[in-house]
Amino acid sequence: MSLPFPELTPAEAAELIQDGQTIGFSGFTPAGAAKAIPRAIAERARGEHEAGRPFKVGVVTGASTGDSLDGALARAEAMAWRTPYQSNPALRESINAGKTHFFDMHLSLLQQWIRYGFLGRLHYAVVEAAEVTPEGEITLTTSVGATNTFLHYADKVILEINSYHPTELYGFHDIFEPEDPPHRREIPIFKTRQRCGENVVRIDPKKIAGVVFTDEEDEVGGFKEPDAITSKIGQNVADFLAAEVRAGRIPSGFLPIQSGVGNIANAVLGAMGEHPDIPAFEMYSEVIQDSVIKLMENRQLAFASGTSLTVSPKVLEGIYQNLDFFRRRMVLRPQEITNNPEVVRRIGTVSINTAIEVDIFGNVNSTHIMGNNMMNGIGGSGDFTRNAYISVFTCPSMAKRGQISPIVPLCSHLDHSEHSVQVIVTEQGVADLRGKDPGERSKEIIRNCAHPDFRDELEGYSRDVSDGHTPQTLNRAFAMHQRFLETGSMHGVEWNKA
Ligand code: 0RQ
Repeated sequence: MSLPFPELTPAEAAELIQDGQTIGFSGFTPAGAAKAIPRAIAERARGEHEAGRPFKVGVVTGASTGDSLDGALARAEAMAWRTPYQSNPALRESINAGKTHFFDMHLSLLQQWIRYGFLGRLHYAVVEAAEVTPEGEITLTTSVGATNTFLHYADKVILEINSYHPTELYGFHDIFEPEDPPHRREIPIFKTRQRCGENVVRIDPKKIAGVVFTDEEDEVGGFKEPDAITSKIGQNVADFLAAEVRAGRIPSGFLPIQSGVGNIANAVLGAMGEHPDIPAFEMYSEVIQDSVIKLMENRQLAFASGTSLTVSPKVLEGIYQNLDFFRRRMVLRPQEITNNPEVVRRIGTVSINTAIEVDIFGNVNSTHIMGNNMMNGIGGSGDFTRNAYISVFTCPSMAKRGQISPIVPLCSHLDHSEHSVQVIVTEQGVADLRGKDPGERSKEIIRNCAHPDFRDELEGYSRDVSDGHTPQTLNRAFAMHQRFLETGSMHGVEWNKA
C-alpha cells in the first residue's frame, strides 16, 4: 500500500528535530523502542557540537530502552533531561555525573503527567510501528508503554515502520486512554484477560511528518540461568505463596502475579511454575520476559497482561512462528493501565520486586547505591507494591562479593516505606512483616533474611539503639554504609565504641 506520508531517511528525520525540543520515543525496555532515528539524532548532535553549536533534547520514553536510544544519545551528550526510567550504563554515568537531569517517576503516572502538561510541550513523537494506514491507524510492535499518549499529544509524529515485526501483531494490543479529572471514570478491567480498548492507536494523519522504513530486531539481551542463590530465592518465594494458599489467605485458584525484571525475577517465575501446589496462574504485570513464555508453553501460565514483550530475539522468533497460540494468551496495554493502582488493587495482584537495600524495619531502596548514585529508577515497583494484595521484595543476602549486606540498619535512600512492604525474601529465608511492629520486624528480618556473616553486626546495632517505638539511633544508622565507603567492606563495625 502506498502511504501519503513523506518517506525519510533517518538522517532526514533527525534534521527535523531542533535543539531544546522534547521528544517522546516509543519503547518500554528495548522492546518496541525507536532505533534508527535516535541513532541519527545522536549523529546530528555530534555534528552540531563539532560545529560549536548546542544540541540537546529532552527524552521521555515508557521506561528503559535499547542502546541505540539511551546509549547513543548519552554518548553523544545529546540528552538534556530524561524521565521516567533507564538502565543504560552510558546514560547512568551521564546522570550520576550531573550531565543529564534525570527525574525518577512511578511509571503509571507518566501518561497523565504528559496530558496534564506537567512535563511541558511534546514537540515530536518518534515511534516504532508494525504498520500505519493512510487514515492514521497505527499498529504498534512489541510494547505499548506511553506511546499512545506520545502519539496523541505530540505536535508532530515520525514513524519507524520496522518490517522485522509482522503486521499480524494487529490484535495483540489493547489501547485505552482514560479521560482526565474531573471526567475520569473507572478503568473497565475486572479480570486479567479482559480487554477494554482498541487494537490500534488512531491519530490525525496530518500530524505524521514522515516515515522511516527499517528492518531491525529489538536490542533485548538474554538472561543468566538461575544460580544457587537466585534459585533458592525463587524457591523461598514459591514456598511462601503456596503456604498462603494452604492457609486460605490466597484463593485456591490463585491471584494474578506481577514480577519485576532481571535474573531473580526469572528464577522466581521458574520456581512458581514448577511448584506442585501452585496452579497455572495469570500475570497482571508490566514486562513479559523469556521465562513467562516458557511457562506459557508448559501450560503453567494461563495468561499474561503486560505493557512490553521483552524477550530475546530467539524467543521472539518462536512467538512470531506461533502467533495464534500467543494471541490467545497475552495482551499489551499502555503502562498507565498495566500499572494502574485501581486495577492492581481490584484484581488482587501479588507483586514481587527486587530491592537494592532493605532496612531492618522493612523500608526498601530500589534505586540508589550508597545513597547518591542512581542505578535504574523506581520503575513500576511502586505502582504495584503500594497497591498489591501481598507485596514481596527479594534480594540476595550479600552483594559485591560478600562485602555488602543489602539488609541494613536504615536504607540510604527510600523508595517503598514500611507501610507498603509486607514480605522480604532472601536465599536465607522469608520475613513476613504483616501485623508486626518495628521491633518485631527487625528481629524477623535479621533472623530470617540477613546473611549469617552479617547477623551479629545487625544485632549489635539493635542492641546499641535508644528507646522509642522504632529501635534505631540516628548517629549510628549509617555506620555500616560509612564503613563500606572507608574500607570497601561493611564488615567490622564496632558498635560499642560509638
Ligand atoms: O551490580 O551489575 O555491578 O554486579 O546492583 O543487582 O543482584 O544483579 O539484581 O539485576 O535484578 O537488579 C534493584 C537494580 C536489581 C533492579 C535492581 C548491585 C549488584 C549488581 C544489580 P553489578 P542484581 P538485578 C518493574 C520492577 C527497580 C525497578 C523495579 C531494579 C547490581 O531490580 O532496577 O523494581 N529495580 N522494576 O552487585 C551496592 C547494594 C547492592 C548493589 C545490588 N546493596 N549495594 N550494590 N547491588 N545490591 C519492572 C520495570 O519497572 C521495568
